[in-house]
Amino acid sequence: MWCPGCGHGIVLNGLIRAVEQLGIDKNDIVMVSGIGCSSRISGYLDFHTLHTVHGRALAFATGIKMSRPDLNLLVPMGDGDALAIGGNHFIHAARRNIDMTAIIMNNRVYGMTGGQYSPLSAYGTLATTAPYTNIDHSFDIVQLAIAAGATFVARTTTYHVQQISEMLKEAITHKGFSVVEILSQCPTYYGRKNKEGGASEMMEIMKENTTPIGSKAKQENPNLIERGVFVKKETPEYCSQYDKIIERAMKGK
Ligand SMILES: Cc1ncc(C[n+]2csc(CCOP(=O)(O)OP(=O)(O)O)c2C)c(N)n1
Ligand code: SF4
Repeated sequence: MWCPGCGHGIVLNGLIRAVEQLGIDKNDIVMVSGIGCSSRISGYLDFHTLHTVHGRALAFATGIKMSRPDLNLLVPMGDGDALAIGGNHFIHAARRNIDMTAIIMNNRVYGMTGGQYSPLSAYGTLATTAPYTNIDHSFDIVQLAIAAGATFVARTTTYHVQQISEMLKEAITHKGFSVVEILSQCPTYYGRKNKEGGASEMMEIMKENTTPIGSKAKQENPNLIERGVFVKKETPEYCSQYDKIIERAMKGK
């Protein structure tokens, strides 16, 4: 389903490795996705999968988790799916700290629909809907997730393949709302429009423009994008709190 060189395939690979290494039974995993090239990841996997509507994957996933808190919820999204149409669901899922893993494949564009700019397209970039440059400023997914209350927040790129699996393992086992942003390449639209070259050149750019959190390189060049785990904290998880409310209601006090 994906174009040759699309970064989303690398994310799929990293996710499969993470699940295998954790030894989770595929029947204990529910993957809920919306619409977008990234969201098609569910079509490649033999978990319980729901391919829902654009921007609403977290809302569907919330319903499933509330009724079956024993299952592992994975919610893969594109930057458009998660933060344009789905932005409202994203901040509220983070605020509630519901136990699920949001995997955001950030290619800074709407790939599926032909390369329109997204809320993650940086100021000054080109898109089919911004032929004279984009004048919108982009979100920082990590900062937004932290501010909204996510209790596990991490970022990596498709260049850093092993880090994808390691981060996803940590995110999946974390009890609470986990966000893993993975910078991914769309050579077909973003790469071509912004003259970044093919997939390998785009991955080289991700390598050059990112650095581990708090590195010396970051101090010398503040424009570098940090990779790593930004937040990992224990806060009461939504479903377990909800169970307590049910218990109180049953007792009538
Ligand atoms: C309600 C609704 N609005 C708009 C669309 C059209 N649409 C489909 S996918 C998409 C954006 C895809 O971009 P992103 O989520 O970043 O994923 P990518 O394809 O880049 O992986 C849009 C606008 C739709 N399917 N449904
Ligand atoms: S259009 Fe872009 S995001 Fe979609 S499959 Fe092709 S390379 Fe991937």
